[in-house]
Amino acid sequence: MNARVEDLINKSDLRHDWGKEEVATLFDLPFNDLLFKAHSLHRRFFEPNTVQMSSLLSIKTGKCPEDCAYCPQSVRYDTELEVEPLMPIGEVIAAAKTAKSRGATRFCMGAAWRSPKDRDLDKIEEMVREVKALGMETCMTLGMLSRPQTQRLKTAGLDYYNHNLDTSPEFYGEIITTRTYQDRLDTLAHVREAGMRVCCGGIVGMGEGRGDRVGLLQELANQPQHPESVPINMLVRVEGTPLADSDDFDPIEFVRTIAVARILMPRSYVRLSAGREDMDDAMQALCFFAGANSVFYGEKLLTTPNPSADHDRLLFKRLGIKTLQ
Ligand code: SAM
Ligand code: DTB
Ligand code: SF4
Repeated sequence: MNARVEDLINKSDLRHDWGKEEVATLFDLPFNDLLFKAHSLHRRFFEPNTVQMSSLLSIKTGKCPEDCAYCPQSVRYDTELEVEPLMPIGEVIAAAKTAKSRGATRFCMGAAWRSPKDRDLDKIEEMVREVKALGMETCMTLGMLSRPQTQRLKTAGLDYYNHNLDTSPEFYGEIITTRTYQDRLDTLAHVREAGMRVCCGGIVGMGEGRGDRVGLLQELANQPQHPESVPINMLVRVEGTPLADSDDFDPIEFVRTIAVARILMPRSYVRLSAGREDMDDAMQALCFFAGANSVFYGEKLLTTPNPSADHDRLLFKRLGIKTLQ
């Protein structure tokens, strides 16, 4: 590996000024060099055989006014989804208890909203308080938030807010037209100002180019603070959405994306997120070597299937991976 690349990686801790070419240089490395560097850095900041597990629950499903081309929950696409209004609190708590008993440490609740109404937030605050009382970390993803809304969630005790950039600023307009990249950055800034931790990542496999994956990771790493949690999703192709017929995504390129995320954001949890149903165990093992150290755990993501808890437990056993308690 040449001296310049060595230098890039050695100085990568908590940089926020990554240039496109620097990130592209990392992506271009021979695969073994990239994985070796990402893994070495991973060991510097994390216990290398430990994975954090979050469980997801869709607390309000479908009929979303936004037009995100990947999403089965948009009202604009005919996806045969079962639409559900905001879930009663008792059902949310029951699901959180099950997730906890199976070993998840964080409970992530998602709502198909453009942004929450203030009256919805009364119920959301109660969910946060009650899930926290179970001894779990809490995460919500509810769409765009105003400053006062983030304050309310922080006061209720919310630990993480998930809001993804999804892709590069350049490719973004091909995927979503109903809100801007800047809208997303504004919500992220409000979440930070309120003092919550940020979960922010993106999706690959939507027909974007390498340059867009470079652009996404560059944007994430150049935020004023790195997101504490970085979900890297591989598109789940859902019948009826505009992206349903997207090509298979190259597994090697996916592992490269994880490795570059690890190098750019060395202290963040990088989550191997949606798309694991389309990955074999060997590909997932490579992702863990490349620096992924978090997964969504349990049979369902928000609306689509995820590997079974039994399958994951067996995979972790085969890999000698412990789960974060
Ligand atoms: N409505 C809120 C929003 O978009 O901010 C919260 C829920 S939304 C479903 C959360 C994230 O899930 C999206 O930003 C996107 O990154 C991811 N997602 C949705 N559909 C997906 C799919 N088919 N494949 C991969 N990731 C997906
Ligand atoms: C994230 O980055 N991925 C999760 C979570 N944050 C909310 C959602 C994945 C959704 C996959 C499609 C579905 O199940 O509806
Ligand atoms: Fe709505 Fe979120 Fe789906 Fe976009 S990703 S359509 S905002 S639920």
